[in-house]
Amino acid sequence: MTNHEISAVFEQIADLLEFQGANPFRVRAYRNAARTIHDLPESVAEIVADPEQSLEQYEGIGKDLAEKIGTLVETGSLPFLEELLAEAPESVLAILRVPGLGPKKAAALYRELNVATLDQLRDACREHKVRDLKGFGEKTEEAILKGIDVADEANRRILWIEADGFVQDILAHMKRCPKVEIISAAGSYRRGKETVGDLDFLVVAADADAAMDHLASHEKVDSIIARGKTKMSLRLRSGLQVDLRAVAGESFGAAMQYFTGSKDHNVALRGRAKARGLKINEYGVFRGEKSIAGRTEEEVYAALGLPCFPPELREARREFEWADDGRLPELVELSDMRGDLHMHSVWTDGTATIEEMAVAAKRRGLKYVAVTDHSKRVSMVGGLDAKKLRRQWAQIDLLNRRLRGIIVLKGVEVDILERGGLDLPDDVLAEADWVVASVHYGQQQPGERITRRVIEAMENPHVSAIGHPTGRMLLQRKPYEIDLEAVMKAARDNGKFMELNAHPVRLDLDDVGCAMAKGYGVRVVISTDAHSPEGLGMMRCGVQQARRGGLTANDVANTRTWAQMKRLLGRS
Ligand code: DGT
Ligand code: CA
Ligand code: CA
Ligand code: ZN
Repeated sequence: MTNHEISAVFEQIADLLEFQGANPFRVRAYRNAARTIHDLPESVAEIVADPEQSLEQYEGIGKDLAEKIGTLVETGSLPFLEELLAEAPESVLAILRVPGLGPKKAAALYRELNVATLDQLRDACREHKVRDLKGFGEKTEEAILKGIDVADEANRRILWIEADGFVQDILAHMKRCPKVEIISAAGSYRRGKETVGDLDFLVVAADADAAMDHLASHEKVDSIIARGKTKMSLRLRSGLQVDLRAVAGESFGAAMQYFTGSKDHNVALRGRAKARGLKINEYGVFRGEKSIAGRTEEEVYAALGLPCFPPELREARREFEWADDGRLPELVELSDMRGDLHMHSVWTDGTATIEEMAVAAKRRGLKYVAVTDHSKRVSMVGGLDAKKLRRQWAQIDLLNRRLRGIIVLKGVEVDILERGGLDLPDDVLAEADWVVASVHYGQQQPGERITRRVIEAMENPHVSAIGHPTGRMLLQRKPYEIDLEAVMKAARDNGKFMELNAHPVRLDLDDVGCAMAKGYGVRVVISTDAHSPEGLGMMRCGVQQARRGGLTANDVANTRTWAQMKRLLGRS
């Protein structure tokens, strides 16, 4: 069990207790524990397993909580949570996930209006019953209505990175079955889509039944939804659905092609086959009754005169047009990345020192990193003022004299203020190597205003890039109402970079935004926004999103050396 999973359990307990109207101190104790665990660099599971160590050494974790964590880690479940869940109406959990609602308000809705499902909540908002409740009002009602869409999706889909955890786990499990010859993940997961609805696996096995039995025996399985001779669907305890199909080796490529999708890509492909007098399905490509391809994806596509599209491009956008013109882009790869230009350290809300971050980045093969701690407006995390920032930069100068094989750049993530303008004066920004300007406050402003703020930031000569340009948080928060085209034009005209924030919750720019940037000739930087050394590992999520946007290594700025980057910045 990962720290993240354990932390989520304690958050859920806190939510449920709060929903029940429990003692606020008790609620806070669980929330604090959740946060402590979430931010812990060491693995809680390992601490539990180690008789020499105790969880009670950590802030906010007493005897009772330490015991609960132990139970959770050792058995994979927690009776206390099960009890709470049994007491709460199941659909209320969905309501708890509506952004801007929270357990207290959810409890009031349940008590006063008998609202226990998302549909009932939507109706109550539309009938304007919610605004009259004490502590709600018209604005809240509108916000809830918007939040329901987000929650709806959050109940149906999970983040790609979370899916990746399950996929790796299931692949490893299936490889332990001696009857399994090939096991592979397909579907939206393989296409690298930012959120995933369910998991699709294909298996080639000497004995399909044995393979299905083996999957059913996985410890995370809750129940079998359906099972036939060659296919099975089951539900994991997390609620995630898993589809497994057994196919013959000679059809494996055709099945991979078919079940990787997307549906629209497949529809287009069928059209192509027809035009050539061929038929394509999950078993192969056929001329009349005769199969002419099927064992590998390459030969399936080749039989239709097409290149084997990288899965990330299979969305029926422009991939067929590119293939026809012979200009299918050679997509950027993780190994192309040379630098990371957005990260935080202990100077603000990061968990590691600058040196630790730099050393970890070097280990990942990077040549340069920019430390971009928050500016003072982000007071919650102790954002830096001019004085502290200059002190940090002086330390970076010293550090660079000692470090070998990696350059640490003096950066900052400067806030774009609510009223417009930047959170630090120009003379300070002028001393930085790299300046990311981001919106964190005033996200609810009308589109015109936010767009103006961002464009003005790009007109500042010291700003290098715009951080997480749309502010969306997957399954949590919609983007600000920003006019991205206007922003792209300004980026082009002012020679600024646009960030693709690689954090798996953000992935902002998204794939379409990346393609838009490329269309405008705007360079994209893929940055992790890491708050810990592990966070640097999210670069792969950013690269995957860039690939979905059709970007090549050349389209991504930080595939270059820092010397080349400086020239792009007009600073050499
Ligand atoms: P998801 O699960 O919502 O994130 O998205 P997918 O793309 O994984 O969709 P899923 O799991 O329903 O189906 C997996 C793939 O199987 C899909 O990408 C394409 C293929 N497929 C499924 N149903 C159909 C269909 O009715 N027609 C075609 N052409 N392909 C289909
Ligand atoms: Ca799927
Ligand atoms: Ca599926
Ligand atoms: Zn930020």
